[in-house]
Amino acid sequence: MPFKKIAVCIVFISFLFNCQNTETPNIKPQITPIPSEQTINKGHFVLDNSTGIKYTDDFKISAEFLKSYIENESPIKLQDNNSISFIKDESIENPEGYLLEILPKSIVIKAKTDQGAFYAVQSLRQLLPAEFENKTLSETKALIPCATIKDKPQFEHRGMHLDVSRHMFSVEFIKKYIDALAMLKMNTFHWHLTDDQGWRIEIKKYPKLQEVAAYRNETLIGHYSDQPQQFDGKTYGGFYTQEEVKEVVAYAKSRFVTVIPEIELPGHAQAAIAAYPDLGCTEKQIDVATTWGVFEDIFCPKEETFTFLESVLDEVATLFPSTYIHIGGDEAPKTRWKNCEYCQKLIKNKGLKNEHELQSYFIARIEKYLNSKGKQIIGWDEILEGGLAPNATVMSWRGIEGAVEAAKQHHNVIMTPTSHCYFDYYQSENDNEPLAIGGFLPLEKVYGFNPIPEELNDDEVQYILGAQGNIWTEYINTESQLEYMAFPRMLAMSEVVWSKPENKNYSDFVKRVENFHKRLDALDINYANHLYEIEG
Ligand code: TNX
Repeated sequence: MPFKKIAVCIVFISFLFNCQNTETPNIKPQITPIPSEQTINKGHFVLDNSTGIKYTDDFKISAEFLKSYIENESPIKLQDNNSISFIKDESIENPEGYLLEILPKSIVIKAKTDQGAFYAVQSLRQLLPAEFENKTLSETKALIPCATIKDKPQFEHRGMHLDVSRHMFSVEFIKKYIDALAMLKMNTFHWHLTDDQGWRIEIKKYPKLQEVAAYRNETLIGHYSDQPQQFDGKTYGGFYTQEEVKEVVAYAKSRFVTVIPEIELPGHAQAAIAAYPDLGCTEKQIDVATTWGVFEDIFCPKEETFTFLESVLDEVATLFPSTYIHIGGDEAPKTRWKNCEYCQKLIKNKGLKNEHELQSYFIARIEKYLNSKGKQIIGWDEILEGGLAPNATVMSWRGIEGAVEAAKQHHNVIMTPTSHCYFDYYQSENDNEPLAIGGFLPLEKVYGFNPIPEELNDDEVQYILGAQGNIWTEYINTESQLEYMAFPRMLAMSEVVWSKPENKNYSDFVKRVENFHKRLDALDINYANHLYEIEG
């Protein structure tokens, strides 16, 4: 071939190569929760063996997360250069906000904090092929579409709750759950550690909590407290040791997730009373509950009970760096207090009107104790009933009335109404849904939740800290069933708490959920993959 022709060919081939290099790859941005602003530009960044990550100590957690995500989960080996850089930008107001710029030759992550950068990394992660989640990428190369993403959360409390009393889940599984929260830019894990059917946290001062309160005679799924059952000879239970608790807290911290422990009082305390009968008003020996429901044996407001609870909370406060400790406060029948001489005297001596005010006295006393240790309390909305403790945050679950009342009283509020946030409810009307506690909460309803009650004025709105999904586990006894109940509803909740309402669109979300299936598959997370379509 003559030289001229060869040269033309080379120019043409290199033109083709360049073209390919500037074309947008066939990857649509699929980030969930949807970012505040995202523009997809022409071209792509090639992540391969020539890529490097540059960062200062300000971004240690987020940058190292990205580094190990790439190096541990794919065959790509990173170099020492700054093609991906982390830059501190004080002008980004929201500490959880970030700017992610993907250019053909570089990726720039700007944030004010490591946490903000961590969320940029989670967005970047979702732009990478799902094969990164389970080490199945065969090439040493991945294309990332060029984009500019400017993002920040709508709410500061973005959470998921998990009940480990009714059924217990392994430490390994709890970490997997926390991983999922972090991937979806959620920042709070509400760990429901105690209830009538089992006390699940080691308290060194009270060994019977481990020996007695942590175990129950086998409960058969589906049995409510008005349906007595026969003990079939087996026991069920367990507890997290303090070492395990520390491990979970540290793991969560490395993903910017705060763990809020819940120690239920004065109700849902039958397991503790079974271990130490003096904590109850009758002082009679009772068993750890073996059916579901609401039980009459609750903590008796005696001095010995306060000594017990304060010692328990001392250990809890040391284990959890979170400012908040959830103290329950829900579903505490007053039958025992009505029939207890000591309680009635206390009501009289303290000038209280009734047992509801006695519960408020109980909670305010616990609050004062925890405040003195630098902690704040959260309680379920029943804590409003006899008057709110002065600094309490209300978790509104029985609808939104509690939220409205608390915000009007200038108390902080976390939204978790059963109508939109209870992932233990059925998610479809299919006959083959696994047995659930009842209720009906399809994906679209979760997605449509607005955490701001209409009844609040501009000033009161600031008390709504955010929202969370709750997973009670009476009817959930395996990890895969728990995941089935959690996904994809957790994706919807992440968008409720993170994304701007004007960016939300259910049919677009459903497409992103369907695209997310392969990531969930790769992460070995079970999910419900049906009936997402919009009705009507
Ligand atoms: C009510 S929500 C409860 C829990 C149950 C749940 C079942 C709340 C504060 N209390 O004890 O597990 O309903 O959905």
